[in-house]
Amino acid sequence: MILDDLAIDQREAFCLDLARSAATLALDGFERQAGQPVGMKGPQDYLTETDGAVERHVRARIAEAFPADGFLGEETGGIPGSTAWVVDPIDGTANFARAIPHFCISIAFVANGEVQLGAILNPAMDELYFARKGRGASRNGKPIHVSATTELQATSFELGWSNRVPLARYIAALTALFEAGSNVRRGASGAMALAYVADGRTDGYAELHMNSWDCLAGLLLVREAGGVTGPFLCLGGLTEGAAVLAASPAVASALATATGIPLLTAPDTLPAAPLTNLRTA
Ligand code: LIP
Repeated sequence: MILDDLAIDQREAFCLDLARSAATLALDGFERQAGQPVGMKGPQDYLTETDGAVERHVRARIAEAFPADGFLGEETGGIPGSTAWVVDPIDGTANFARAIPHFCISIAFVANGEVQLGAILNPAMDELYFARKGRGASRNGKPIHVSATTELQATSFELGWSNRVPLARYIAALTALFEAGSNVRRGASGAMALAYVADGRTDGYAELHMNSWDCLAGLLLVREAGGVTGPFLCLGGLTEGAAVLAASPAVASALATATGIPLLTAPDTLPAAPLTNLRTA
């Protein structure tokens, strides 16, 4: 089903309101949960009650407003189909669980084969990043742009980590970046990291495997802010995840070389085959 501009306009207005209502829940949970026990989904994979509460809120509001749209969330999974909302209710859960105010809600809307809308909101900082395909990116309504850094000795990259990829590959990429003269950080929220690339706060972000709910909003933000990304949707990333790269143009190839993640050379679109099976978190 192809959506026209009016249909995407309706979802844009809804998405911005949805991000803010979810952020209110998340901030309340953040302030209440300090010192509360935190569950574990697996090694270094935290689950807080707020993750579930925020995702249930988001999913219910989408089902009421756009019942025909698909949904894919980190905590409850879903069958996205070709028109879908892709949501991480709390990205940066490891930070959230330790009362570190570096976490966000990430909401992406996929339609017409591409990411059309992306919203990333850090409630603790009250910073709402938003992008619409072809219409730019903003923070709290003000236009943003990737950095103008050209010299590797002046770069600050972020390299995400997860235990879904052999540690040796992460260490090799980290070593290559430091040896190239870059500074390398890890903030444990991939969505926030991508938003910071779009905002020029970081020169690039890479992670050797990310799930779609962590990165789709941020990848759109970076492209709409003048940045370069790697392929994701076209590799089947919506349901299987894939490696992620996003950077300001002058340093993108250096990040690609250090990490082995290729740069996108065409629009990042969903594969033609229908999406049926789905791996949940
Ligand atoms: C996080 C991702 C990040 C990854 C972390 C973690 P979560 O997601 O955003 O890219 O490096 O290990 O998976 O679990 O906080 O929603």
